[in-house]
Amino acid sequence: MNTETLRRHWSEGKTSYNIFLTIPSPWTAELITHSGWETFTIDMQHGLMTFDATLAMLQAAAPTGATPFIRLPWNDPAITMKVLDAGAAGVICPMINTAEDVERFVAACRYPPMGYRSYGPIRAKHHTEGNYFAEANEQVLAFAMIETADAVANLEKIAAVRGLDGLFIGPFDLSVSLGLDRIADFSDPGLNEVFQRVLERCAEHDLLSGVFTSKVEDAEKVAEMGFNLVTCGDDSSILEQAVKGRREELG
Ligand code: 3PY
Ligand code: MG
Repeated sequence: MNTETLRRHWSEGKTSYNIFLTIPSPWTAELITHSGWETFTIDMQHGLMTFDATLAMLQAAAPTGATPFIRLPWNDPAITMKVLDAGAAGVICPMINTAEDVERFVAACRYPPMGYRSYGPIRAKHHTEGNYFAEANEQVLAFAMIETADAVANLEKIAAVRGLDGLFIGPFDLSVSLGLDRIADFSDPGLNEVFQRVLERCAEHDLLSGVFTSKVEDAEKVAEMGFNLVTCGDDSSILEQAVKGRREELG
């Protein structure tokens, strides 16, 4: 669960690439984390995960040392605490709209007095070098997703909540919510304005910055802009493209 290496990497101004896992399979988790991805995110929101699949995937990926993030299905303290107990090093919470949403999310990630996380790190304590309880409040990475017009309007207050580690942009929902002509078009000025505003708030409040992308060129663009955690696609889409391409090659 140790996120120190990752934090050191980011403090040196480097980007960490990430991939979303949507297929509920320990084998794909094992295969992907053996393929050089230093961080991965099990997607419990749009991915096809049950909690059982999530646990098995964390177990399958553990020997590689890749840092496990989980995208929560919703801002629900029960599942937030459960995935942290299961060994998630970081959690990404979708559809954060207000500072109150962030407070609810962050407090579920932190033990008292910082928050109200319940004690019981059943698996997590076996996956940390030191004392899990003593280190968890510092180590667990809590990212709030910025993916609605409301979140953009409330960005200042959202970024100012104590205990939050980072902001993570969801360009698909954001494009829908802002009513942009094209979805997740990284050349859209409206989207780029949000990217800049998020980077500015992150610099101001000492927060980490992240973005979901689905294309290599978009991932490279946001890495160049200075985002810390850059997701580049998910296993289902990559598999789909590869198998379609292979079939087409055969004519
Ligand atoms: C979005 O872009 O809306 C996302 O949630 C990425 O997974
Ligand atoms: Mg989204």
